Amino acid sequence: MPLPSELARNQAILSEKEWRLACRLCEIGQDHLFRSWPAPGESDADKRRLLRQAIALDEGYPEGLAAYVGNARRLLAASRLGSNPYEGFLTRVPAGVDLRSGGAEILAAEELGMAEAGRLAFVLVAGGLGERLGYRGIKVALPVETTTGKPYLCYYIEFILALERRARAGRLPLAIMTSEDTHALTAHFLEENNHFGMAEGQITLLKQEQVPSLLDNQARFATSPKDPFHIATKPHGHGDVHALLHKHGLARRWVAEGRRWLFFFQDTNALVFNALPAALGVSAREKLEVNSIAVPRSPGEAAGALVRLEHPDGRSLLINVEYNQLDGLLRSATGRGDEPGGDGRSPYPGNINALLFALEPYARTLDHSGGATPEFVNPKYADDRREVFKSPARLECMMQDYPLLLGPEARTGFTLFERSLCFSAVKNNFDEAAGRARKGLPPEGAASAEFDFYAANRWRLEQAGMRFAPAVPIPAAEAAIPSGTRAVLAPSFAPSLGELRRKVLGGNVSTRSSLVVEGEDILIENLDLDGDLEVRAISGARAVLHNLAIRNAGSEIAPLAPGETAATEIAMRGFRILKKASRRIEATRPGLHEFSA
Ligand code: UGB
Repeated sequence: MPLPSELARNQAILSEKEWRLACRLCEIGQDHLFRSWPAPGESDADKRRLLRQAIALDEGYPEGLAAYVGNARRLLAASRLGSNPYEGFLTRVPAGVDLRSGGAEILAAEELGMAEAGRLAFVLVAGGLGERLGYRGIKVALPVETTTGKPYLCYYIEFILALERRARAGRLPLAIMTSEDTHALTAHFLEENNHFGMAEGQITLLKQEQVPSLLDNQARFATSPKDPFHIATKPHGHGDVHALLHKHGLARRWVAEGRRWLFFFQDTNALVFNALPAALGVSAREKLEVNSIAVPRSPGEAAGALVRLEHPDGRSLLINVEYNQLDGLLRSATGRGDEPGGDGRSPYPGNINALLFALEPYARTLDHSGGATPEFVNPKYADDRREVFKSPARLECMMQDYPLLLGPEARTGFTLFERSLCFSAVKNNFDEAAGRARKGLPPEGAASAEFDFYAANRWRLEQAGMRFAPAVPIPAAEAAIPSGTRAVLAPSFAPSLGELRRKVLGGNVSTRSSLVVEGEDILIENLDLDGDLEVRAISGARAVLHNLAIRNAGSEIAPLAPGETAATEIAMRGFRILKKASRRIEATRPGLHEFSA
């Protein structure tokens, strides 16, 4: 195809590399990018800026932009025809390990898991911007709860460090996938907080690249509405994490260091670490290559479902089916869509993208596949012929599609936990979360995540015999979320349920109370609490609390008045905590500190 004259006449202002890429872009149907270029001498810097961006995009996508356009055309053609990627497969409710009964079974699995904890490596995917949340900062900087205000990233790192101290097997590494949107902010946040206690080099940031937005079924690139010299781009999805771990040699390095397990988790789900030790025990016991931490799922909720797909030719696959595809797939395979089973829940477990992989087979899979999980495209069509898009589309990939890279011999499975123990993420703004709560769906807002965090800690403390007065609804927070004692257990105190049961013995706590415990060597016996209490012990100090009865004015949860201004972190919750009085018990010097009635 001849080059557009508008490009040809500008050859002299371009470097050799820019010119070559411009010609290649024309060969792959992107000549429209140059059609409005003015004569040389006008906007020359902008023309070169566009080509420099295109070079970066070309280098950022495996096998370059020509491959991206080829993949996009193929996937767009299939999407236009409404093809089902799992045509011919039958769907089955998958079998996995069910730890919902709680206590004893979790404890047994945890014991195995804690023995393996020293061989873990961690990967946090944090490239998403939280558009549905309407938050402009990075989500990992949001507070998990507003009693202490500790940010998600701090909580995650403290948990890893707590496991590290129990395992005594050296540093446990953490990789964080960032994106153009989150990279600089994440790096800065870590630096200004001294990496929350992690050592130099213990954290690796892996930045994912964006991909061009697509205007139509020919996969023509969109430009930014305000800047014709800038190709509009969008994130390529969390699936990039596997290719990045391969490209940076991390998976191989961790195998060489003798590590055995790799845990992937998301940006705003602090509860997931409650399930990790037991899930790790299940992985070890069942020799699972892939173990998804799963929860019961409500029909229609925006969470993928784990489905076993079976083909008459013998192929069988345990895979996540994303929420926007599930209803159609089930309907064509079974005649029934994403509907409730006998107990009102979806019969298919919900995926929470907390994935535990055996590291050695993972590294081998990356060696032969490069780690590229299959892409998909999800255009919103504006016409019946499926030719016009409402807004530009792009190719995406998902990290939970990793099992598609495995052979039939791979052992894949899942461990099912009560949702209240291990999953409550922050995805929606206040109004959206309230609307979801009214429909009986998990709100997934900042307030629900905060109250769910307290509730999960209460459940854990109950396993140690502590009793809590019942939770009461708070009217303003996302449609009457029940609030009980605000229990905040720092990871340093007890990263496993088994350890918690050795450190807490009985006790009685009122609904309006808050209990914050931070530090490794603390024993709390028969606490009687009505008010706020903070217990802290530095490393090397042992704090023992016997039969303490504590009464104080505590705090009040104050709903925001309509129109009241508040910091974004508070506004997205719809309430603030007004602290009136609190008792602090602190062991700040090494040695034994006893506190009794
Ligand atoms: N993320 C990235 O790091 N890069 C990206 O390009 C995109 C995201 P969302 P999503 O938890 O209930 C997932 O947007 O994709 C990170 C599962 O696919 O919060 O809608 C991002 O920072 C779905 O099956 O979630 O849905 C965040 O940490 C279901 O389980 C993470 O990826 C759902 O999560 C997830 O991104 C869920």
